[in-house]
Amino acid sequence: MIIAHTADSHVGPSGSQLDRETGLNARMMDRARCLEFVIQDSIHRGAELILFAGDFWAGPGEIGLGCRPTPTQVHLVREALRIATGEGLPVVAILGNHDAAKGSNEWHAFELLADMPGLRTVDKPCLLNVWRHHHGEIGHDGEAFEYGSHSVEPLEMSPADGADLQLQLACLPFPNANLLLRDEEVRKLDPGERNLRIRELMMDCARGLAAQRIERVPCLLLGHFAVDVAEAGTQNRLMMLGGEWTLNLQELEALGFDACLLGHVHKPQNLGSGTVYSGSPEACAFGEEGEEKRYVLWSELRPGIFELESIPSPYRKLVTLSLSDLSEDGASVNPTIPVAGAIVRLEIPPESTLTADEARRAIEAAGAFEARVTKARSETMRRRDSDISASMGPVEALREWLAGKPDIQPLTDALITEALRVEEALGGAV
Ligand SMILES: [Mn+2]
Repeated sequence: MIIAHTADSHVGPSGSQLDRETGLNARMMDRARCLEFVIQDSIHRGAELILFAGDFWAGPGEIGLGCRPTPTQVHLVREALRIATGEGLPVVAILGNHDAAKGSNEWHAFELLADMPGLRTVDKPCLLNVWRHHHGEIGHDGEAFEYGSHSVEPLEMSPADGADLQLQLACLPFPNANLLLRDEEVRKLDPGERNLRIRELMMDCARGLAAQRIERVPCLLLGHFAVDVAEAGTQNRLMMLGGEWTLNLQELEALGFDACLLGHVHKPQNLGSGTVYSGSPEACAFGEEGEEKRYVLWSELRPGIFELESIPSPYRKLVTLSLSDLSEDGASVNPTIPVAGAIVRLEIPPESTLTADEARRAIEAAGAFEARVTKARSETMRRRDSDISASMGPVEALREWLAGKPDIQPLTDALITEALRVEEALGGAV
């Protein structure tokens, strides 16, 4: 069996460039096209099942605000998924933190996909059965399977006649902390204790799923969370600051799943034995500059034994230049730097006579898709306001803001702890 594994498409706008073909936000279209590519390309390579490990929508600028995909964002994701479901290929998608509603009593964005045949969305821990069925077979609903060779059903459904149980999927979507914790825990625990408590509860769920598996049937864990040894990259700095709970790699692998296919961390990486972040197929922020974006194709050699292949996605390159990458007169970019088609940023030091317009012209002449040029102000000017941007998480932004307030800066850690407590009391999972 061949399985495609992807996550974190984050189909949503950022920046102000427009896509030349559709007139929509260019970065949103870049992300939608990478998601489409993953689905299209994996079908060409023989994928029989597509697993999406969370976060269809939003972007890092929206951390803490909950999920609000616009009708356009929903349409783009549905169109990409339809490439697979239209051919009868099953897709399983688990809820990521960006797809989730903020409150535990609100509906989440997966409601907007619920009517798609062939797509199974998962918003709470569960075990799914993947059946291989034979030509002309009749499904539980009495309909013949017209195309496709696999179907995905919840554990409690009885075996389809003549079908073989091929695989089990243990799904561990991003939890709603307010559902997971009791009220007094939400209120009383400090952020560190709270994170440990969530780790314990998530591991209980994972152990419960492992206990339900049918022996000798391969079982993969599909999850959306951070593992404690994962390299986060700048995009996920928030969790490294202690703002978010993680699971422990050894504890996870001790559960005995044949592999863990994960989402949430955008940097592609293979950890331990068979614990893999596919990474995002397109970047969400400059913090992901230089990461080789991809999706992962899992080919089963024999039951439970998989061979992995990283398939590069057609992501847009992000390039940070320094002044020395421009010619002496500032009129051209060093031709050895691949800026064609890229989003390029440059901060001109205050002592340079080069203007932002001149630098922008040079970068555009080298074929860049977008030039983001700023001129640094002198140090005394800079101190007055800080470099807070929409792409920062709340902890990072607060830290940056406090850096410019010498009188209260010594209280930084205490203030951040308090801010996280307030955020939690307001009912938000970061
Ligand atoms: Mn996530």
